[in-house]
Amino acid sequence: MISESLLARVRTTLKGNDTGTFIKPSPGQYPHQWNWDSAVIALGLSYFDPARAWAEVESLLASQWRDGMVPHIIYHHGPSDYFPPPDFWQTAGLARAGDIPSSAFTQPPILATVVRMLLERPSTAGLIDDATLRRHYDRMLAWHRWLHVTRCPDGSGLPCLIHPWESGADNSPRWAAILDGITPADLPPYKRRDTVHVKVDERPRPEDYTRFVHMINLGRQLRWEPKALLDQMPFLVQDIMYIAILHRADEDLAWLGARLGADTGEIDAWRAGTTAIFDQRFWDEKRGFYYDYDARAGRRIDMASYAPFTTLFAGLPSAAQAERLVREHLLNPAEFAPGGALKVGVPTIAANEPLFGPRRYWCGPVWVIINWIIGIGLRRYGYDALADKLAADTLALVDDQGFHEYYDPRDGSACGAADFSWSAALALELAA
Ligand code: 2M8
Repeated sequence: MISESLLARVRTTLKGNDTGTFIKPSPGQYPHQWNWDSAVIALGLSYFDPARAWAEVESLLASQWRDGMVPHIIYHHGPSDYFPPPDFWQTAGLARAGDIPSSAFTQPPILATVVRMLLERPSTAGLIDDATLRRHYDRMLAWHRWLHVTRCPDGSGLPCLIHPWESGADNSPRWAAILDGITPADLPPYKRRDTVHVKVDERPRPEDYTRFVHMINLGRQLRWEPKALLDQMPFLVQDIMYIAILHRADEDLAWLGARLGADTGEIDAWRAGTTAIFDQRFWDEKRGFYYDYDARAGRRIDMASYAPFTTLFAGLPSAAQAERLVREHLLNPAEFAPGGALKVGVPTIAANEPLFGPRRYWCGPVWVIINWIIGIGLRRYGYDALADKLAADTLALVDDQGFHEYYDPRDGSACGAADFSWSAALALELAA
């Protein structure tokens, strides 16, 4: 149940981050619109400003590129003190780019799932007409097609990410082995800004940040041409969480298509394709766990992370696989469960991984968005008591520490940026 006091605190945080056009992720650190942040922020808005929830969807989709991609950062109001600024991407004059300055790659496509959720709740359902919905549907369909086709080098329908920022989990140790093999060269001049607002040891290491910039520079040199990126970027990854979110979003997009009377055969084929290949590509029967895939090297990435639990959100594992994910890993105090070194879950990297970094960004901390996604997945498989416990523990964290970007799983202390929009918005989802 949502208390008046929680609602008031969320409203204050989101209003404080409201730019008028969109809600930014946090006051200082992230002054622009981010793709998957914006989508889940719309869910929070539905509790006190439902029209604004749809406006958030509209402003995100307005950034769509002509080739279908929906970019990861959108600079509606021009540059700020955030690095990289809009010009750094060098997208001006690109025929395939959109009308609003943006980054040149994308992020987890959770938007169609959010749109379905908005349509299924009374506060927001009646506030959108079919013509607008059809426009949103066509845009999301084009985005998903871009992912399944343009971003897929092997015909499997599984998209590849070409930069760690696309995963949303920028410096995850899942990418460490690949990043370690990249030697930055000929870097353009730049000044890192993220460590102005957040402690250095809670942000990506300097050597990784340099590689992020190096890969943006490579993309610029390739004029962001999709085939050239697939052929030449040193980072080419099939990310389990990304694909799980897309698979679930395909399901929700097909639901929307059916409601609008559209032919959803293309989406159904993507879903069938992903289901057919998912285990073969990512499942390790011996360890009862999924592993991401380095498509450039042609091998799995040996790193135990939160990502396998997000497959539950998409309904990808069988009941037996789900049981192994939960029993052998999620509830294992040596890895992901409170009890041993951990006080709160779910850490973004298993506690017994050598690269576990409990305060460093995506190297171990607990994230509200991840717990929310895992909780929905647990319910999908009937683990309601576990989902309830995860929601209650996550709410206790935000109650105690405030709406932070992430939390140290050893003691629940706050890390990263404060007054963080999606932690606030999703606290309402967890409470509801
Ligand atoms: C983080 O990513 C940006 C780059 O996109 C950054 O570190 O500057 C990630 O946590 C990402 O998942 C998130 O969408 C973004 C804004 O909250 O911040």
